[in-house]
Amino acid sequence: MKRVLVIALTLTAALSAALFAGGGQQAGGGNVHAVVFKSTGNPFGEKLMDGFETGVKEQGGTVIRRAPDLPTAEAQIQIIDQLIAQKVASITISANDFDALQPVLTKAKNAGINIVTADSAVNAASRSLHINQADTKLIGETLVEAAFDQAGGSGEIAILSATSQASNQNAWIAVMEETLKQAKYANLKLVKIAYGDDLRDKSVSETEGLLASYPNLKVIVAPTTVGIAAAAKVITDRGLIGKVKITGLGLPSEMADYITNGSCPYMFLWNPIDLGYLASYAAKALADGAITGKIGDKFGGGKLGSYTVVNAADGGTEVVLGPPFKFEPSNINEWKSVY
Ligand code: RAM
Repeated sequence: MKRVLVIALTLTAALSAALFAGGGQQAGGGNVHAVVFKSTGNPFGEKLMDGFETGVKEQGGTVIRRAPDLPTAEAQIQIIDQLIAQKVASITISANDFDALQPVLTKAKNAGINIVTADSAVNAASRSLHINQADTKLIGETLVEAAFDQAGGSGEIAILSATSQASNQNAWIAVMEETLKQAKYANLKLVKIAYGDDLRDKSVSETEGLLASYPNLKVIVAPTTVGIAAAAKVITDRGLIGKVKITGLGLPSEMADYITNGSCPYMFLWNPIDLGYLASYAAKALADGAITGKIGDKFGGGKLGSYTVVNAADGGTEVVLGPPFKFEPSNINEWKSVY
């Protein structure tokens, strides 16, 4: 019975995703393309939107950049409603919730607006295509291996994430929890997942809370650029370099000092400018009706070359920018002025 239900749900999701992908045909508002990030004040989001803007301008279009003050679904719903009224051709969004945007995105689709997600996805039924920064499984596994290495193979580790609803962080954390079940990691203990909401002050206080509650903590893994910078600052300010190590996903420009001082021995990321740039080419191809976002669709990603749409782990479709890149003392200075 349960199996029948799962199959039925999967078919429903596939069908609605297929119907959704069809939205590309009716392209709405000329050549105006919107990009919506999770919240303001996040340098990663600014870089992503910079890349999107460059790509849209290269293709002769106009850009609307939006982000709410706080990283909530409600605030993004308001913004999307405004963009529907503005009759944009496409909306590219880094979503604050996997499911909650579905009604407003369906409304946008029915108005002929093409929906792309980049960085943080919505469910398959609510988008035509996701632009994934790197393979989800690879990111989660890479972070567990980094924690294992930096903890010396055993001991307590914690995760400092963004919001509890963030679909990208939640997907990576799900892989991390699964990976931690492997025999190799049996002596690593994940004691807590804390949420700094991609707000600097909250990420600082959550880090302080972890240190107070878990005096034997060896590693904090922060799969968010805001969280990792806040955590490394706390470790540095409190003179805990070497006792508690910080790793995760960080922007080189924000983390160079902490990689150099050893509070973060190494970390990973991808190029957020390229991520936004690639999304702009996907958005335009959808709006032009050149692709619909189905598996096997191919489109030119400008200076990044050509991309093919593949199956995403969440049942929808995606294109993957590339593998995560490791930043460490030997290369951080080359990258800190780039992004
Ligand atoms: C933060 C945001 C973003 C994420 C990066 C790694 O800037 O949460 O969505 O991809 O970290």
